[in-house]
Amino acid sequence: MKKALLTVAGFDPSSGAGLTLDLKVFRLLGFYGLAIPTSLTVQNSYRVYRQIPLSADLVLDFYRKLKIDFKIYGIKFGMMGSFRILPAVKKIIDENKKIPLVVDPVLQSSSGCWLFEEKHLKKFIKTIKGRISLLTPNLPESSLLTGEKISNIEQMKKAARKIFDLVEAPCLIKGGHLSGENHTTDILFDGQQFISIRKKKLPEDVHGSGCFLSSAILCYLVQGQDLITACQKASRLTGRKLRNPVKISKRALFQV
Ligand code: PXL
Repeated sequence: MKKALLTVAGFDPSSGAGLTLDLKVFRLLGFYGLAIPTSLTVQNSYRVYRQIPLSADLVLDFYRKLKIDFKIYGIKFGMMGSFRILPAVKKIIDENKKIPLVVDPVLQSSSGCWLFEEKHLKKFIKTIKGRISLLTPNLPESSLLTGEKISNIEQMKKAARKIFDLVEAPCLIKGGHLSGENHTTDILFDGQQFISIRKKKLPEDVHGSGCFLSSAILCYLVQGQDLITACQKASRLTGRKLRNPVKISKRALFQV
């Protein structure tokens, strides 16, 4: 029997990122996908023009109506849009402490549009603190979370530890923005050890790789893999899919 997973994330009409991409990843890995939008973005494959966050009330109503009908086995949280939906996120997290919860802290689009208010980061951290399975920031997000510049592996490790302490949860820092190497390294800190996950650097910049990775990690966790294996497998799958993108728009998109 198929298990249902839920994504609570932004809507991207290009389906290159956000909840419609998450749904495709869930299906690819054998799950039935449920999706609650937090915000509607106006964007194409290469630029976010604006975003309209939805209300906490609406997000919670979406959740309650799904919850009376479906058993949910894991939840991925992506773009929140605004601190205003955090009370709804907190309630959803509190009611689902026993299942895998993966949070991708989407703060800014690569084209520079803010997808969450930087000044409310502390509220975001407080909402998820000690309650989630994994946080998956990229380098700019890790810098915003720690207040420190990160330009090498040692600094990534230091940041991963700092984020672990802040959020009281394992942290996977995605190193894709570290340039000048032919490999990229992601660093996972689970509270005890650092695990380096290396992959060959890809020539193409594909929209939505953070969404793809965090959704895939959630799927592997719900399949029963441990955190390290889930991150390694998801990273491998993301790399494989990045190598074979769809090219029907200005920016390459995932083929799923
Ligand atoms: O890739 C981060 C991201 C996630 N979710 C939505 C987005 C973006 C980036 O633009 O629009 C909805």
